[in-house]
Amino acid sequence: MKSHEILNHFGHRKGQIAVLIDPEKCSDSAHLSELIKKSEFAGVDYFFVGGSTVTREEFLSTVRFLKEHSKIPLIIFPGGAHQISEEAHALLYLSLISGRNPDYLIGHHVTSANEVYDMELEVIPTGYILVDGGTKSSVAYVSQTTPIPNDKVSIILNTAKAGILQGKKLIYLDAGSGAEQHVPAKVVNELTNLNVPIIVGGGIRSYEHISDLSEAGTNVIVIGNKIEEDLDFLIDIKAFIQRSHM
Ligand code: 1GP
Repeated sequence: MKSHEILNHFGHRKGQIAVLIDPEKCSDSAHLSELIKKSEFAGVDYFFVGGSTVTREEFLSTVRFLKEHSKIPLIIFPGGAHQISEEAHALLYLSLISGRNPDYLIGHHVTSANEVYDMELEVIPTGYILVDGGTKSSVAYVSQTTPIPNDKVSIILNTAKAGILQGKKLIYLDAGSGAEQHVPAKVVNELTNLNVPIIVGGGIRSYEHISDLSEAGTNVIVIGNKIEEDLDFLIDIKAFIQRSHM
């Protein structure tokens, strides 16, 4: 749990890219190998791994495969207490602060605390905020919580502030996997002076989406579905990364 290396890295620059791998959907090793190759070629900053309905076996075998075959830092984005592994570089220690379900505020944490506490793994206290993306997301369904409407900027801002006051080091805004609408850039913009890194995910499907969110001040942009559907989207990502490093 020890260093703050990944947290510092999240904060050091805007417009970093994370590819989200849901082990339930990505169990085929040929596909994973191709994904790794193209992600490395594109210059992707992180792999996030996790999912709302993943089993422990699926999770562990995907983590192991990624660790063995790639140098890209591996961050756990857990859907539940069973999705933990010391083989990853960091764990987003999520509290679903947009919701009022105690299981996702403290319950899963207590279940896994004994194991996580002694792990040689960077644990990053994360305020996880679901923002309405126009579709009922798996995470909203599984957590039985209601996302915050995306035009209620002051509620989102106050939720983030409350999280930071409680000690969260990172804010993750998620419109949910497969969202019709990603988190609006103006919402991100309102949160940038809170001085913690901001991660945004859900429904990000184009170069323009990435570029808008980056300009608004997002530190890490998470892309799942679009890459699952079309690995060649990593070519657009490479173009974005090259431009943003100029
Ligand atoms: C990660 O839920 C997102 O925060 C992933 O969303 O699958 O729509 O990219 P997509």
